Amino acid sequence: MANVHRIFGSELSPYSVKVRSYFRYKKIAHEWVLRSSANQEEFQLYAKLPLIPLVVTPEGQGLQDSTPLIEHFEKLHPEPSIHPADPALGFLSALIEEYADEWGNKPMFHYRWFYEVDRQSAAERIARQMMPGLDEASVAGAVQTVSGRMVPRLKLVGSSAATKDQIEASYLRQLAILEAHFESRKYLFGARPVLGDFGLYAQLYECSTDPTPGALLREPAPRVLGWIERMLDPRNEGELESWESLRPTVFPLLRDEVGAIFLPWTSANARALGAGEKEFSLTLGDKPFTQETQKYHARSLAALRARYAAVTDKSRLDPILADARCLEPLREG
Ligand SMILES: N[C@@H](CCC(=O)N[C@@H](CS)C(=O)NCC(=O)O)C(=O)O
Repeated sequence: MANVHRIFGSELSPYSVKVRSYFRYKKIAHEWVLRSSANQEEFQLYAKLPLIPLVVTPEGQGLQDSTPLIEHFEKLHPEPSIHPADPALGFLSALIEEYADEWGNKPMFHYRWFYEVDRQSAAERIARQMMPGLDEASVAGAVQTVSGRMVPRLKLVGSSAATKDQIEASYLRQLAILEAHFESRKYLFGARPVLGDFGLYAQLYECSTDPTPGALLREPAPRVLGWIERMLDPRNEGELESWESLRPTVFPLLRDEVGAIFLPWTSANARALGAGEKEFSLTLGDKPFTQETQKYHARSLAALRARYAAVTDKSRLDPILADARCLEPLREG
């Protein structure tokens, strides 16, 4: 199996299916290895952090963290590029990816672990994957173990009875915007996927496999479901569109989700972290949203701001960002 990359991942891990779709799109030879107790030693040999996905290259290098990982392979396999040639669209694609990875993960994680029916469904799938050959008598105990590990993490993503309405409203708004968007196109920016597609589809794919968010998606958002299915094995089906043609349905996503929710939230996290605070709070919609500060979000926000700063021609980008109230948070820091 010379030249074959190994992706250690899980069907229940959004960042894993995101990277797998990228490898499929680029036709990079790879083997999908379900992370389980059976490959614990091998995983530990290459992983710096106990996180999936982990890509092991044919040379034996271990790579983690989906965004830098995809950028690494994009340099080695530049065609077809996942970065639009138009610098404004190039940045907007990266902004949507960051929104999906850091905020879009909240609805996904919230629905999966907040409601009993979803907990049971996900915990059972995880238990069966992590412990291959588990006998039926042991399934219930394993489900309890997985739930016992995951449910307390709701607090880390800020999901609680007090914030559930804000998180669920964000999910439904996102679906409504995307359903209109996919009326006339195959991928986010046209006839082939961009970086933003990989991040955004991955969180929504996970939602589609869970009982509660899956039901909320299937009925009212069949076109979103069609895009999710396409993104499992994406193809280059033609050209990207211009901002003018994308604007009617991409701008609402930028304004109502990225500018109104995601950037205020991630900026507040970064500020609180800088001030050494353990928790932060901001008003989202008409209610407070409180959560523990997280280092990872602040690091990826810094990378996004650096990406914004590196855009040499901002003449078309800045007015779009300003209209969507995304500009100030990207210039901060
Ligand atoms: N920023 C990372 C996030 C990776 C991540 O959080 N992976 C989760 C699964 S989706 C994980 O491995 N969690 C460890 C655990 O559940 O024990 C990436 O983009 O790859």
